[in-house]
Amino acid sequence: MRRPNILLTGTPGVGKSTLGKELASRTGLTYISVGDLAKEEELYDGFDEEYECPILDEDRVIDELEDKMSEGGVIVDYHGCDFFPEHWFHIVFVLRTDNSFLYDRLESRGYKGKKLQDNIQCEIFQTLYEEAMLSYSKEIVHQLPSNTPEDLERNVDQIVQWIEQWSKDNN
Ligand code: DAT
Repeated sequence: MRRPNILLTGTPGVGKSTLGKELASRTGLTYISVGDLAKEEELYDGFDEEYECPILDEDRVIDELEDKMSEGGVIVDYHGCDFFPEHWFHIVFVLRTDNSFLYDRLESRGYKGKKLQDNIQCEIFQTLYEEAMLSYSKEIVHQLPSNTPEDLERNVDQIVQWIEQWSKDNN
């Protein structure tokens, strides 16, 4: 049976992993956090002194995921989207969170100073939405509000329905 690949992207803290894990448990699709994968497999290429974080080795991430992606049925979560092969994804969701909610979420994650401000700006400037619109066919890119538990529930329900319809249409 063919199953779709889904990309969940957006600024850190918008709720990608929460949504991705819930979708995986509802549908049986495989959830992959690129950040966690990189940590486990040490897929890094240097260290960014300004942001005090390791630099992702994008080529190795792609090599690592290629086989799974070609099988289908994968939900990928990452706060970047311009380096994945475009053909991997059947649909792209950009989660969006209002600043006041995002600020609290990032602060309680321990972000402060420049890192906190930069991430808030990233959301204000809709950086990930623009990156997604430039990297994928516009028709497959959708924004999803991700402020409240009700938003989460609605997003899960809508995506589960979309997966069911896609599976009917493609099998
Ligand atoms: P991300 O994976 O995008 O970094 P996350 O899934 O870890 O984000 O979520 C960050 C925090 O926000 C976490 O404490 C769960 C909470 N959260 C996620 N989605 C939410 C929603 N729709 N409403 C309220 N809180 C949410």
